[in-house]
Amino acid sequence: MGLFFLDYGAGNVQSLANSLRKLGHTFQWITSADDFHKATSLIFPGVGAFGSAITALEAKGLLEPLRAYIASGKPYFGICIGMQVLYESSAESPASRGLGLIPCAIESFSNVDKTVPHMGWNSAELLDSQDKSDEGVDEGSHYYYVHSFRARYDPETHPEAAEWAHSVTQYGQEVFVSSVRKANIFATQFHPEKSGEAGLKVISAWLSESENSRSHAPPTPRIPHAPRPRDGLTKRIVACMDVRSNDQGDLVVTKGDQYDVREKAVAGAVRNLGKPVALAARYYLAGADELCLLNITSFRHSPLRDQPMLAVVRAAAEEVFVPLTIGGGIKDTVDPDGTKRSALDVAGLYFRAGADKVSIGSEAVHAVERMLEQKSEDGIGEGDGTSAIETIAHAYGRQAVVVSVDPRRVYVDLDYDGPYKDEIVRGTSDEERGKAWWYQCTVSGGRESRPLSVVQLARGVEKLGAGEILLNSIDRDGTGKGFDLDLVNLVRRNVRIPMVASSGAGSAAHFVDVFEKTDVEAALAAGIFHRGEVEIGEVKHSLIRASVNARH
Ligand code: 1PR
Repeated sequence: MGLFFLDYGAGNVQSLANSLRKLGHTFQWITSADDFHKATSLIFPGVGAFGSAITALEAKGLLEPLRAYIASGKPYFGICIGMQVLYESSAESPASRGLGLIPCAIESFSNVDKTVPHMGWNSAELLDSQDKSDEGVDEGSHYYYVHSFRARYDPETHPEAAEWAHSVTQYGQEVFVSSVRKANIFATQFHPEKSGEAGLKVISAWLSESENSRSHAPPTPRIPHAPRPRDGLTKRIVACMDVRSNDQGDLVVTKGDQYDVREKAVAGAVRNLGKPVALAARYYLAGADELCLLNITSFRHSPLRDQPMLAVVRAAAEEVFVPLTIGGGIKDTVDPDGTKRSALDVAGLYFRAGADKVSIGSEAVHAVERMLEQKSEDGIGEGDGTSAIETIAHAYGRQAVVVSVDPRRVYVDLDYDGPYKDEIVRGTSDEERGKAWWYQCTVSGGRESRPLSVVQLARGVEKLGAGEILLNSIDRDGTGKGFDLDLVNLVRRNVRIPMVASSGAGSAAHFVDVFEKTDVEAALAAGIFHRGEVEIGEVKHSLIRASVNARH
C-alpha cells in the first residue's frame, strides 16, 4: 500500500525519485499490473515520446490497469507525457491512442514565430483566480518545460477539454494548458522535479493532499476566468563542467583555453578546478537554470571505462533539481569484452542515471557527412534512421537530444569565392576589420577538422531530429572576450530549434550582450563560474536590470 511510481523504462525518472526522497517520502515502483491495486496514490512521470510511452505501457500490460486505477478515483499525478496520455491522441505519434479522458488532441507547436521545442523556464497562470496557492503552483514562479507538443487552451472550440485546465502558459502567440485538474487527477506539462524549489513545492503540496485522501474529496469547483497570459519564457543561464580524469586518475572539472586543458606552468598537468558533483550542487544553489557535464576525454575510452561518469551523474542528480545535460562519448561503441553498445543504449544509461538530455558531438558531424552523400531537394541530404540523433530522438523525443558543435574559424581572402561563400563573415570590430572567415566543424574536441561548415552541420542535425544546439567556439573558448556573436547569429538564421551560446564569457555584461544582440535562448559559461570571477546571481541581476527576462 502507499505511493507508487510508474516507470515504463524510458527517460529520466530518477530525478523525480530523487525529489521524493529529498522531500522525505518513500515509494515503490509499479512493476506489474497487480501493483496498481496496492497503490493508494500514483505518480506517472512520463518522459520521452508519446508513442513510445503508449507502446511500452501496452507491451508491459500496464495501460489498461492504469486506466482502471485512474477510474477508481485514487490520486493520480501525471507529469509531461503523464499529462498528455490523458488526452485522446498526439500529433507526435498519430498511430497511438491516449487514454481519452480529456476529449481533445495534443498538437504540435508552430515554429513560425518561435523555436520548437519550447524549452526552458516559463510561468503558469492559474485559471481559478480565487486560489493563488492552488496545488503549490505559484503564479510568481517559473517552471521548467521541455516539449514540442501541447494541448491548446481553446474554451470555444473545446469547452469540455478546457474545463480540465488548471493553469495556462503562453509561448510565442500560443496559449497552452500547463496543468490540468479534475477530481482525483492532477497533471502538469512542466517538470516539477526539474523546477528547483518552486517545483519541489508543487510535488510536496500534491503529496500532502493525496495523503489527506483526495480520493474522497468532491470534484473541485472551478471558477474559470479569461486568462491573461504573456510569453514568460526566460533566457537560460547554463553552467558547464568539462570533466576528465587527471594524471592521478581522479575525475575533475577542468577548463581549457581554446580547448587546451593543460597547465602552462606546472609540467603540463590537467587543470583541476574542483569536483564535479560539488560544483554542480554549488551552481544549482546559486540559481543556474541548467547544468551541463561534458566528459571531454570520452573518445579515448569505452563506455565501461566511463562508469565513473555515470556515478557522477547519479550523484549530481541527487543534489540538483534543474535539467542536467550529459555529453561526451554518446555513440555506438564496443565494450572491452566485445559486446556492442549502441548510442541509444549509452544514452539510455545516462537518462536512467538522472540526465535529462544527452549531448552529441563528434558523432553528429559524422552523421551529417553521411547524410550529405544522399541527395535531397533541400540540399541537406537524408538521414538513414541509424544515427545516434535519430535513434535517441525517436525513443526519447527530440527535446532529449542536444548537439554540441565545436567550430573553428577558417580565415580567407576578403574576395573569397569558394564553396562557403554564402556563409562568410566579414569582421566589423577594430580588431577584426579587414578579415573574413567561415566556420569549420571539428571532431574529437577540436583535434580534427572536417570538410563541413557549421551551417551545414546545424541544418543537418535539425533535420535529423536534434532538439537543441550547444554552440561552442574554439577561437573564443576560455578567452573571456565575449561570445562570438557573428557565429551565434549565423547559426540562428539557419535553424528553428533552441540554441545555447557558449565560449568566451568574461563578464556579466557579455550575457546581456548575447541576449540583446542575438536571438539565442540560453548562454553557457564555464571558466568564470569555476574561478569565482562572476557569480550566477550577478549575471541574473545584470539581465534583469537590462530588461532581459530571467529567472531569479
Ligand atoms: O565528441 O560526442 O565525444 O563529445 C565531446 C564533448 O566534449 C563535446 O561537447 C566537446 O565540445 C567537448 N570537448 C572536447 N574536448 C574539449 C576540450 O576543452 N578540450 N570541451 C571539450 C568543450 C567547451 C565548452 C566550454 C565553453 C565555455 N568545452 O564546454 O565549457 O567553451 O567555456 P568558457 O566559458 O570558459 O569560455 P563527443
